[in-house]
Amino acid sequence: MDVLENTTTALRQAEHIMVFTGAGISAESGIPTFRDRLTGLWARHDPQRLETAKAFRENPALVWGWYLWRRQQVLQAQPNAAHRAIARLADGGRQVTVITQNIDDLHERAGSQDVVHLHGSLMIPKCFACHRPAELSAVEQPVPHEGALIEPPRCTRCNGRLRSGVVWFGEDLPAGAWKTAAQTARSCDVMLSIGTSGVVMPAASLPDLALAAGAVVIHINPIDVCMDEPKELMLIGEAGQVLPALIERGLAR
Ligand code: BV8
Ligand code: ZN
Repeated sequence: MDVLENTTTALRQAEHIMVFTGAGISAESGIPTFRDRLTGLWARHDPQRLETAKAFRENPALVWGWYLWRRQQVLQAQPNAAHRAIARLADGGRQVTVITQNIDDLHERAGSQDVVHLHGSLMIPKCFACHRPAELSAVEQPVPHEGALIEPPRCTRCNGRLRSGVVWFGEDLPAGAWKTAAQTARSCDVMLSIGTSGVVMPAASLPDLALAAGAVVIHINPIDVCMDEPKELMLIGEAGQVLPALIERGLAR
C-alpha cells in the first residue's frame, strides 16, 4: 500500500490521535520558523542572546522588545488551513490531543480545545522575580520594529521586571505540560508530527516515545525528517496543503 493509503487507514482506525506541532505549522500564517535558512529567526538572531534567562538579565529591554515584536506578529496573523484542519479532526468523535512547541495562539484561534503548550505562550507574561502572571493587555506597548529596545513593565506585586511567558533554553518545561505530552505519546494510536525539525529536547523525543509504545507516527514536512522506523510515515509537503485532504480522508470512516 502507498503512504497515502497507509496514513488514511491509520487515521480512520485511530481512537486517540496526538497532534504534535512545531513552528512549521505556523509558517503559512506568516510566522517565521527558527531554522529555515533564509527566513528563520535564527538566521538573524543568536537564540542564546535572546532566548535565555541570562540574556534577559543582561539586556531586559532587548529581550522584552523582541518578544513584544513576536507577539505583534502573531496578533497580525491568522490561523491557516492546517490549524483549521486539526480543529476539525476532533469532530470525528475521536480523542484528539494537541501538544505544541509553538508559543502562538493559532491552534486556539482555529478552534482547537485544551492545547498543551510545551514551551509556554507569548500571550501570558509573568514577573521575572516572583513568577506572578501579568495581564499583557495592561502593558500594551507599540513595537516600532524588530530589535526595538523596550523597557519591560514592572510587577504590581513585587516591582520585579515582567518577562515573556515562554520557556527559555536552560529552563524546565512546565511540569504538567511535559507529563501530559509524554503520557499522550505513550497512549495514542497515531501521532501527527507536523512542521518540526526535531532538534529541541525534550520535546523532540516525543515521536520516539510514541513509536516505542507502538503508535504510528505520521510526519508532515516539506523536508524528509523520517527516521525510517517500521511504523513511521512521511508525507512530504506543506502542512496547509497536505493536512486538509488527509483529515478529510481520515475522518471518513
Ligand atoms: C530543558 C520558546 C531541562 C522560546 C523554545 C544546555 C543547558 C540547558 C539545556 C540544554 C543544554 N544543551 C541542550 C539543552 C537542552 C535544550 C535544547 O534542546 N537545546 C537544543 C538547541 C540542542 N533544551 C532546553 O533547554 C529545554 N529545557 O532541557 O530543561 C534542563 C534544565 C536546565 C538545565 C538542563 C536541562 C527548553 C527548550 C525550550 C526552548 N524554547 N521556544 C521562543 O520561542 O523564543 S524552543 C523553540 O525552538 C520552539 O519552541 C521549538 O521547540 C524549537 C524550534 O523547533 P521547531 O518548532 O521544529 O522549528 P524549526 O524552525 O526548527 O523547524 C521548522 C520545521 O518546519 C522545519 O523542519 C521545516 O522544514 C518545517 N516547515 C517549514 N515550513 C513548513 C514546515 N512544515 C510544514 N509546513 C510548512 N509550511
Ligand atoms: Zn513580582
